[in-house]
Amino acid sequence: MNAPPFPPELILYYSPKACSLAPHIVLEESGLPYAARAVNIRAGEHLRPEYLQLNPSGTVPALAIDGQILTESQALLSYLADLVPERGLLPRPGTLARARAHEWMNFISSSLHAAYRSVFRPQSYGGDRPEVVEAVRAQGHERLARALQTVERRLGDTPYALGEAFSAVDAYLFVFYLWSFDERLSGEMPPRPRYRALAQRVWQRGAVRRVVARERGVRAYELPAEMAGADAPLADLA
Ligand SMILES: N[C@@H](CCC(=O)N[C@@H](CS)C(=O)NCC(=O)O)C(=O)O
Repeated sequence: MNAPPFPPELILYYSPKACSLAPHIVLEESGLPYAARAVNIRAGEHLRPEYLQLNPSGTVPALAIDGQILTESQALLSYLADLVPERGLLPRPGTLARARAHEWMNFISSSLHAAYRSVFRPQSYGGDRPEVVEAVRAQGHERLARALQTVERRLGDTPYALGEAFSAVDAYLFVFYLWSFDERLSGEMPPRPRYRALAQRVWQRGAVRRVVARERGVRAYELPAEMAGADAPLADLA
């Protein structure tokens, strides 16, 4: 049997500042050729028939791999990292270190991201009844505060989530650090100095700057003031 051609044709469907920013960063870090197509969810583009035909769940990210669609951030991050093992974007499959990476990514997807969703889009859990929606939102704030505390505790004293080196987990965490500045979050969020330091390290990477600049070219989202140089021209950031 012939091996499939390498690299596969890769097309990422993303929305600016959505969770798709994580695989977007990892694609850029991979050094592989890829296309990035914006599906702006704020403009409702994820509900257009042509996108639903491609990805019936109507969510981002979605990655077309030689024409086959893969969804779920964790699956994309894992797949992309394994395409370029020499880049060390995740530990080798079958190791405890790899299981730790999945422990992180699953927590991010099912606890951290889900808590944000309860606050930003409580209707997705609470339906149409205003009192239920409000209760979901209030509880979402509490869940989010707890999830951010858990991130802070788990980060420990190493520079990156998995230890000494940058990984796809850090790209994934970076997205939800940006979200922690969203104006829709009422009240104080817990202090997060380790999370902040990690985000600052991630922000020093050329691949991250290039991707954020591309996404902000589609929708000019704000970045935390602490991320100085956010508006530097792309050419200076290669
Ligand atoms: N579990 C999925 C969640 C994907 C998801 O909810 N994506 C959001 C953007 S962050 C989205 O597409 N929302 C549009 C919608 O649900 O209508 C993943 O981790 O990839």
